[in-house]
Amino acid sequence: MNKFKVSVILPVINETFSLQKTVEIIIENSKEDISEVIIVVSKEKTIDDSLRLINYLENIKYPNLIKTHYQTLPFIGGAIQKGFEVSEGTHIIMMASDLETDPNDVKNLINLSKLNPSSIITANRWIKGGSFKKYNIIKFYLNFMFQLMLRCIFLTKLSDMTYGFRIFPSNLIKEIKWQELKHPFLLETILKPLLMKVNIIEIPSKWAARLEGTSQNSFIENFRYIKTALNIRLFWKKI
Ligand SMILES: Nc1nc2c(ncn2[C@@H]2O[C@H](COP(=O)(O)OP(=O)(O)OP(=O)(O)O)[C@@H](O)[C@H]2O)c(=O)[nH]1
Ligand SMILES: [Mg+2]
Repeated sequence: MNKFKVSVILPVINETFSLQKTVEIIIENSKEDISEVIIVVSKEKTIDDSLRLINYLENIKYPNLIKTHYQTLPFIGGAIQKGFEVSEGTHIIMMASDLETDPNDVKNLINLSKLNPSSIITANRWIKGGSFKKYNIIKFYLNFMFQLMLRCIFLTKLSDMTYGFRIFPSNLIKEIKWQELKHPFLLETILKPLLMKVNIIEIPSKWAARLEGTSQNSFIENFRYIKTALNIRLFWKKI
């Protein structure tokens, strides 16, 4: 069997200290398991301060561990799909660089994945031990209702399908044709494996609003998630 090696994908637009803290914590806690940290940036949108920090991390602080790529498709889905394409590990972690995905949880994701290598381990803000800090109150209730709706449509007990913080076996990622480019991509990455009957394990995670930069997701865009869910449920077939 291949040795367990993790590729972590970090999309970056306007993060500086949040990105640095994310990288430092995940490497400090899991250096023996992480073989590469793939930072994906946008030619048009990633800010100079982030690019300067990435250059320092890649060339001075962690040579050989950080790999930077420019996305070829737009938006967050395009960025993560680039990460999927270039990753070389046996397992892939998808997360953010704005500290809204707690880097301290990466160790738990990895440890559970080692015990369950063909499962997806996914972070969940709604189960016991998880929480939201400074989440928009309207989004909070909408998110709760949307999770309920998804549970009915997909006949699942999962309860945080929109949180893009998970570890996957790489062969599963490379086998699926990904379609979404915007934020609903985060949902696509759980719904397609769910329909393929991949085992999915949840761990609690505490979400806290970013302290720098701004989200790339507009409020109205949240409603696109419904279309994505229905499209996948009604029309998607793995070929
Ligand atoms: N390279 C790249 N990174 C992106 C893009 N869009 C978002 N990101 C990064 O992906 C991470 C998550 O994106 P956010 O825009 O904060 O979205 P979110 O937190 O998942 O969603 P909200 O809670 O709705 O704001 C952040 O670290 C962003 O910098 C993109 O188009 N390209
Ligand atoms: Mg965010």
